[in-house]
Amino acid sequence: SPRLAQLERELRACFAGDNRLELHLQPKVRPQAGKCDAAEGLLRWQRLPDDWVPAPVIISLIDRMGMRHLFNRWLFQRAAHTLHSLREAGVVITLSINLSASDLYDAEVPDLVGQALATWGIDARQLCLEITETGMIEERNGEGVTDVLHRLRTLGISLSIDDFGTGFSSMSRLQQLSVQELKIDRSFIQDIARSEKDREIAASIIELSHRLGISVTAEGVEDEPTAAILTALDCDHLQGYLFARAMPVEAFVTWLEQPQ
Ligand code: G
Ligand code: G
Ligand code: NA
Ligand code: MN
Repeated sequence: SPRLAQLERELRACFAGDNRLELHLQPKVRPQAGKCDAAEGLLRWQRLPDDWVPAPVIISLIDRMGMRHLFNRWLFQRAAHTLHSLREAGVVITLSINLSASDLYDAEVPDLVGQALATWGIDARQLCLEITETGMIEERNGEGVTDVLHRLRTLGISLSIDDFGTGFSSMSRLQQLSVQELKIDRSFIQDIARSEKDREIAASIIELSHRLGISVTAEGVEDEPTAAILTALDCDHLQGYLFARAMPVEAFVTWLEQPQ
């Protein structure tokens, strides 16, 4: 259709350097230290002054148009460039970006990531890849997944399981895949101040993860009581609207300078 063809032209222009496609940053705060030392990069496309295209729509367009490779090249370059810009501003953090499940079957992904890090002189330990729990475990019996993950791990990149608790992964499988982080799904966090059951779930995930040397982030933290409970449970990172929404890199640097 003409509309799709137009969107495809626009996305191609974005991958070629049109700066309307951006990676915004949402802070991840370490409650014990009371500081932010990490962020998640989230895709934002302002097509027109009042037309922001939601990330899932962008991703499905990219897949319909067969542009995944172009997109991934853009995403990894943009992530590494962001870390470079932050370093220039005196900020060194860990940046997480989201991968789609099928990227775990793409043998070129580790090369693209390695190239992006080399281009901008970024230490691989500063980059973390988030993969949804269902994506990691489900598709094609996980065949081929371990090879790509192994090559990413060899580069020194860390791996995180997004939306943890919504799938059926075993802890032993996660350890086998040498995952460094779990992100407890928002649905278990949102009612934690009211639901004893949700508190028990979060407490168990955190305790077991720590025994296995896995770090834990709670996503969707929206109020102080929730943050206080998760801090008492020794959750490593908190992320959510209580702290900030995803914002452009310059705004993130300014946000960091404010007392937290
Ligand atoms: O912040 P937001 O409402 O836009 O995120 C919506 C969804 O889009 C989330 O599930 C998020 O993980 C996903 N998302 C955001 N950025 C990216 C990206 O760069 N790649 C992929 N695969 N998903 C993304
Ligand atoms: O699937 P993933 O976990 O990557 O999705 C991140 C999504 O969650 C993004 O859409 C992001 O904007 C959104 N998000 C981040 N913090 C909060 C929060 O505190 N509450 C809610 N409802 N959504 C959040
Ligand atoms: Na995510
Ligand atoms: Mn998530």
